[in-house]
Amino acid sequence: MKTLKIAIQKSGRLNEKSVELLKNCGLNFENYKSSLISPVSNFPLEILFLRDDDIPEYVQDGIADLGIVGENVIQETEVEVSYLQKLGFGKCSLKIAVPNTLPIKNLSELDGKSIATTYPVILGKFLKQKGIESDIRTISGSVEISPGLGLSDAICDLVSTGGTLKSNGLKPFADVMSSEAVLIGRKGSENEDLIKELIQRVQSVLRAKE
Ligand code: PRT
Ligand code: ZN
Repeated sequence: MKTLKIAIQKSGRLNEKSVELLKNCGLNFENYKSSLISPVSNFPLEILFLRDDDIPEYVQDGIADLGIVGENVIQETEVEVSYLQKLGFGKCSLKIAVPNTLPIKNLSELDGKSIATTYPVILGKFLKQKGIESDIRTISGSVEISPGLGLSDAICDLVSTGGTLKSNGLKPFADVMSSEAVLIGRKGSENEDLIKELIQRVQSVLRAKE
């Protein structure tokens, strides 16, 4: 029989909840230690432990049949995958934030300003849709310190509690997108029996939590 593969985050904010969800689905497997692949003993499934950024492409390309990843990562990588189920964890918003001291009120005032982000694709589409021309500065991390260092006027980053913005003297200015962890599959794959079975198990775990 065919063995399915599901890609989940190896370590980070989504790892624990992803593992918990799969265990609650009745799947027996060893959590990630050093092996990137963990076989499930009671279902024809293997768990692949990956960087979250790689998950959408692995699923699009069919290396994994399913994946659990934040919607923000899917949108940023612009892959073609099916959203099979929202999972209710990893909730956050991608926001534009500005220094507390910057006196701007309207979105249009971002015109001509620089915005540092690790999400240039999503931000670029958002600004284009609003007809705003800002200078998007793509950086790979620690976005929040960028205005303080004089590297940008504003930032665009994920926010959950808002604590990081606050401690860096920034305030939320505009919502770009909201995100949560989702179960994704290759386009059309939801019709396969084993995948259907897994989706049903995930849905009944989520229902039991309501
Ligand atoms: O190593 P790998 O590449 O797999 O992980 P990663 O470091 O890229 O991602 P990780 O583990 O930080 O986040 C994984 C996913 O969790 C993200 O893609 C989001 O979908 C989701 N998520 C939910 C968040 C947050 N909440 C979040 N708060 N991801 C990041 N943050 C960061 C944010 O970037 C900022 O630095 O937390 C800080 C803000 O948090 P607050 O609570 O101070 O507002
Ligand atoms: Zn990542």
